[in-house]
Amino acid sequence: MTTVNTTCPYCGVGCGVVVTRHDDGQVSVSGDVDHPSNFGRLCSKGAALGQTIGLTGRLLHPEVNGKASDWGHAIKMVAQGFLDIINSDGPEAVAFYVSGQLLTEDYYVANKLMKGYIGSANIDTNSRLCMSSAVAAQKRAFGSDTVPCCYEDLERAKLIVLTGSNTAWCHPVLFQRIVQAKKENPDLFVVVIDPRRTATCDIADMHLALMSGTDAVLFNGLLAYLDEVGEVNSLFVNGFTEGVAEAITVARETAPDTVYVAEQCGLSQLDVASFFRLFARTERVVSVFSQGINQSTSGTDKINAIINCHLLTGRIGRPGMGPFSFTGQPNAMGGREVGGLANQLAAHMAIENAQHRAIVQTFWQSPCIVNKPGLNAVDLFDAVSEGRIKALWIMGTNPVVSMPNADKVRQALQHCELVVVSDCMRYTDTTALANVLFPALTWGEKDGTVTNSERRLSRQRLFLPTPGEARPDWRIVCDVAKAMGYHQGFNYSSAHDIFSEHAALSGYNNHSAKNATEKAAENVIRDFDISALSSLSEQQYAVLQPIQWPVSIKKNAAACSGTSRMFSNGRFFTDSGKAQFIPIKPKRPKNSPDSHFPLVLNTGRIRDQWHTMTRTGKAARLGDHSPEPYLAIHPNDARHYQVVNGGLARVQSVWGEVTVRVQITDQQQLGNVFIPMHWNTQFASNARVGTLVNPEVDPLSGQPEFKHTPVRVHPYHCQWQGFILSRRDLSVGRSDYWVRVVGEQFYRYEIAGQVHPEDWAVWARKLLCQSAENVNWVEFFDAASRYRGVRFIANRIESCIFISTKDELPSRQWLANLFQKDIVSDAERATVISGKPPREENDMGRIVCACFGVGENRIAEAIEKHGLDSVEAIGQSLQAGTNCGSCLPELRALLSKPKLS
Ligand SMILES: Nc1nc2c(c(=O)[nH]1)N[C@H]1C(S)=C(S)[C@@H](COP(=O)(O)OP(=O)(O)OC[C@H]3O[C@@H](n4cnc5c(=O)[nH]c(N)nc54)[C@H](O)[C@@H]3O)O[C@H]1N2
Ligand SMILES: Nc1nc2c(c(=O)[nH]1)N[C@H]1C(S)=C(S)[C@@H](COP(=O)(O)OP(=O)(O)OC[C@H]3O[C@@H](n4cnc5c(=O)[nH]c(N)nc54)[C@H](O)[C@@H]3O)O[C@H]1N2
Ligand code: SF4
Ligand SMILES: [Mo]
Repeated sequence: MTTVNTTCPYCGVGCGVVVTRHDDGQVSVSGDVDHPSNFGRLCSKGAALGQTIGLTGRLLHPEVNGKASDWGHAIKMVAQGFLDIINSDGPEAVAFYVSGQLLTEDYYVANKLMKGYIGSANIDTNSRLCMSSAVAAQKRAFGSDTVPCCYEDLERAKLIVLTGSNTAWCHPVLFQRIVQAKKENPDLFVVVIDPRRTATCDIADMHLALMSGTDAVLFNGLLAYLDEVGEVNSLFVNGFTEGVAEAITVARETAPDTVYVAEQCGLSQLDVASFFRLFARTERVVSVFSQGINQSTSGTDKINAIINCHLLTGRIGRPGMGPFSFTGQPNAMGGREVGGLANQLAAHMAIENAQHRAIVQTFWQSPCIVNKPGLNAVDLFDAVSEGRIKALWIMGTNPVVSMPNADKVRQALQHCELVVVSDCMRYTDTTALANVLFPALTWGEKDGTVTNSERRLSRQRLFLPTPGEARPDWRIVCDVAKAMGYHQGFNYSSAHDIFSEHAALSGYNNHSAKNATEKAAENVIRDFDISALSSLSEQQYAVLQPIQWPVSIKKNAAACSGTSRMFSNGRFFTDSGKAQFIPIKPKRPKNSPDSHFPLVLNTGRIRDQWHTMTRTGKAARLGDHSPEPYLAIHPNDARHYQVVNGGLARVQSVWGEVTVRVQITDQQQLGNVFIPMHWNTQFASNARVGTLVNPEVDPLSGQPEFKHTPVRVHPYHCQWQGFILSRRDLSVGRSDYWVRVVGEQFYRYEIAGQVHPEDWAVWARKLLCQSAENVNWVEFFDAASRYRGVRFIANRIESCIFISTKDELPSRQWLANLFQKDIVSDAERATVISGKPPREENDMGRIVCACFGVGENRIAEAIEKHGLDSVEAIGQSLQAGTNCGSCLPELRALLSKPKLS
């Protein structure tokens, strides 16, 4: 048995995880009680990590043009391919598209190769889709991409404003910390600003369901109000900021009073006024923002509108206050630190700054250094599509699913001369289009560092053996670099080697001369400095404890110390050293609904899936909470567009189309619909929502507008619907609509079709009984409405199919339970064939608690039967909600549902 402390590979909370590998190969996972980001907590995804590390579906060997290859050949192909294109078309004709899920060391070498050796800045990252507006806004206001706050500020605040953040589902452990803080301090007030009523609203004392895209008006209104009521910190404003007068003038012009603001934002004047008053009179305010703000054509402006309010009140750099960008990916911050965006240099230096270019080039001793920004993600794929970029290397991201206008991205890759993909999975929408596939190691198999939302570096450590021929990403990049002839810059033998160099660069020419020996945070010229860590030995790196940058080491001090809060001294990284107010003129989203596309599509995340599902899709325990891609729509819109709850809908935009299940809910605003971002073509027939999303970007940050695409909705009429459960993974492509869900011991397919097959029996057998041996196939056919077939092998159920032309399919849960049994009794067989569960077996319902597999109906029943009145009581009775706590908002929602009797 071995135990390793590492960091969760999912969201930017960056939770510490303790992994125990047992002698039988089983892996168990728990929260690291000593990790300062989570203190032992985990969410449903973190708690299920053990279920996602199996080798099913992994890419374990290099491939060239669809055929198995060896490393030597594949590396040579890529190096030569890139060199040929660079020689004929110049360095601008090649590009890398990388990811906030790479480790810092991987990211560092990719960026170095592109910007210092190939000589192009065409390396961009999925962080463009995620954090680039936060980067741009922070640089405008602070002169650097610095997150001022730390998690402890959430506990020390008196007011937390969560804007465009579904914290309960997307940063669940921070949500839990807020819940706990609220328990300990009942005066802590939480405001949620989101057009939808999300699970996060469970703890909201006030929910401002503003109209999509109107946040800048709200925060401009707030700025004008703060000024008007005299809630101005003059000492701070005069001493440490510039530009206040113009920002206030523009705010007054564009958001003069609460009546105007309320009208523009679709809120009540009372709510707006109460929010403004609350903000004004509460000194300790943390304003959290995430994708509801960032992913917008004016995301950068919206963030500056928020920051302005903190500057005016001087609420920054002190405990319990500040504007706080929650980062999405585990290493979105690390990627920014190494300069992974096309408009950055390494170590938070700027491409446009000649001095910075000289620093980086001298430090690298590289043949060149780029002097102008490369293409941002959307422009980069456009350039691929137009043939201006001829070779593209994609690492650790799945753009055919996650980019806006995703069909265009797919076409671009289809026509690109050389597409290289490094991934840990064999079959993704992006790997399908690769000329060369590099098998990458993934979480648990590789070593390195990540940085979370509060600037905290943590180690990811390996605890699994290397599977197949997979290699760490940094090594693949270095091997290609060396094969391109760049031996000098890429001779690393470990992640530790690379980390040391990266850390040293961050401190290179970065301390005021008089304090050059003292690497203190107060003395740094550039915000990002971890040079105190550059001399860690391999052993010290191995045991490195989580630490927040900038990292200091004072003269004669024995240990390094991190920095929890930035700007405490009122010094910013702008030329003048002062923070900048930015005057904001609120803009409307670029594409507005019209008579053809009358609804606004908002897209985002669900509780238990991670992005394009390549990993979380493998865990049975994560699939049941939201098994199918869905369209959330207001009841009146549903009526108007004639879609029914549980039916199917076709959703179209100018750019594409998807088919998804309808979920009618008053949590949606009228005119606003929501579809999750996760489904890909391995899990659903037609639900890549990126095909719908408009590719318009913020002109300042290049971040796309994922939250606002005009769409229309039609019912998708089908003649029949059904489902299959099968021990084998099937190819169900022959039904018009299908969704695949990985279950415990089986695969589940929800299917539907627009025409009946000629003969159900033939159709079903072809699908389920590939080999004739040992088949015990029992079927039942009711010509009027339904068909069902069950296949047994020996005493076990092998597969079953249920089809209906009406809306009357049996419970999947009841049948799923039979797949857990090695012997199915005669009585059970009879019930399967009759299509009805035995009376005592009632449907547990949709899974709410993923950790203990407890369903909605069971919880509702227990509430009713035992008169349960608190989540604690539910926990005692059913265990639900007692592990990771991700389902607590839903348990509370079930408790507050009106009782039947
Ligand atoms: N379960 C899960 N957690 C994740 C991830 C995941 O895939 N799954 N991904 C991680 C990543 S990379 C990221 S970036 C984060 C994202 O974390 P979040 O930003 O919290 O997640 P989203 O669901 O994208 O969007 C947040 C909210 O913005 C709201 N919104 C839409 N339009 C507007 C608007 O005009 N104004 C305001 N105020 N709000 C609006 C949406 O309704 C949504 O509830 O999550 C991280 N955590
Ligand atoms: N509609 C819509 N689209 C969105 C968003 C939205 O809100 N709405 N949000 C956007 C945001 S914020 C983000 S961050 C992106 C995320 O979108 P993506 O980055 O495309 O999503 P992932 O599924 O995380 O892709 C990671 C890929 O890396 C692979 N992988 C895992 N580990 C490793 C490794 O160690 N090495 C390598 N080489 N590969 C590995 C995985 O198998 C997977 O294929 O989506 C964006 N797209
Ligand atoms: S909140 Fe959940 S997904 Fe995010 S790092 Fe922690 S355990 Fe992982
Ligand atoms: Mo993200």
